[in-house]
Amino acid sequence: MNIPILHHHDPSPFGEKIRLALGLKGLAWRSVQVSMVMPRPELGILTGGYRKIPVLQIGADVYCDTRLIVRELERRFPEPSLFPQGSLGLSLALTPWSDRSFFDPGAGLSMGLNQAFIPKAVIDDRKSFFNFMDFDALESDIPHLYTQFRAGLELVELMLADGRPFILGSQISYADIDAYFPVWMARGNIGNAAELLEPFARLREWESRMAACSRGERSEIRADEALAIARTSTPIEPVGVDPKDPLGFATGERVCVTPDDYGKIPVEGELVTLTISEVAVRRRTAEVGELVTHFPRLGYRITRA
Ligand SMILES: N[C@@H](CCC(=O)N[C@@H](CS)C(=O)NCC(=O)O)C(=O)O
Repeated sequence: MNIPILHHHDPSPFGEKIRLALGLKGLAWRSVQVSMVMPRPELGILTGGYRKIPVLQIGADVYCDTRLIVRELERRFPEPSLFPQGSLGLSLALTPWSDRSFFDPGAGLSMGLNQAFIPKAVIDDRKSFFNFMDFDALESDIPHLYTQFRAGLELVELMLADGRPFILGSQISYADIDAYFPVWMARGNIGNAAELLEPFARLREWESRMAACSRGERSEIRADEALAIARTSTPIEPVGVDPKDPLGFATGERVCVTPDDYGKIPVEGELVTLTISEVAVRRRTAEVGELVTHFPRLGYRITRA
């Protein structure tokens, strides 16, 4: 029942982060492939409306957002660490760079260059979702997006400039996963990726090391099987609500938790955990009973329901 279940789809770059994290920890895990577009009814039951992927389920606990998922994996399965030599803070501080300034132009290129081949349903879905992308300007913006993405590639090359095998030195860490996932996306989605990556020799050597990493021991299950596991599980004991939290909420208050960037769908529930780094709400569902849905604090707004 404590086996991690990842709700994702294979082309998802943020999903690749967690597949790599599971692999780095040498874990066996279950994979539920979700549809590329909404609706995703089974996942909606688990999350309460949060619409991004990946989502990690462990029993009746549901972890949203890679920033929290990796911390929870580390807490439950500490060895081998994703954050060796005290690198937790540094690795997580790198995510706003890799998730936004590095990833976004790559995602823009991937959409802009492939618009003709992407199913209309996916384009329409992403138009309403990726509020940071101007779909009408995507094609004319391609040269600019190349400049932005290359500048990100150069930063990775510079991180590796002294010949170190990994971003933080001799050991692989979550910082490598952060820096790698936009490169992985580029290889899969940008037709001239080879040409784009050509000037960055150290990056390409490191990329081969990352590509060769394990993605763990994976087996596929269906969404209804994941729901059945949630139904027969009990959420873990919540951490509790910090009485000194600046928002001043009390345990049991009904709150909404909403991403502050895109996919801003509120998840409503009864507050059970509020710490500096995590918020969790208990939700009672007709389909699977009681669930606890967890989010990171960074990047999420909590309001009274
Ligand atoms: N901050 C989120 C971002 C996740 C994200 O943007 N995921 C993309 C996929 S890689 C997504 O959900 N895209 C729309 C979709 O697949 O429905 C995280 O770190 O998990």
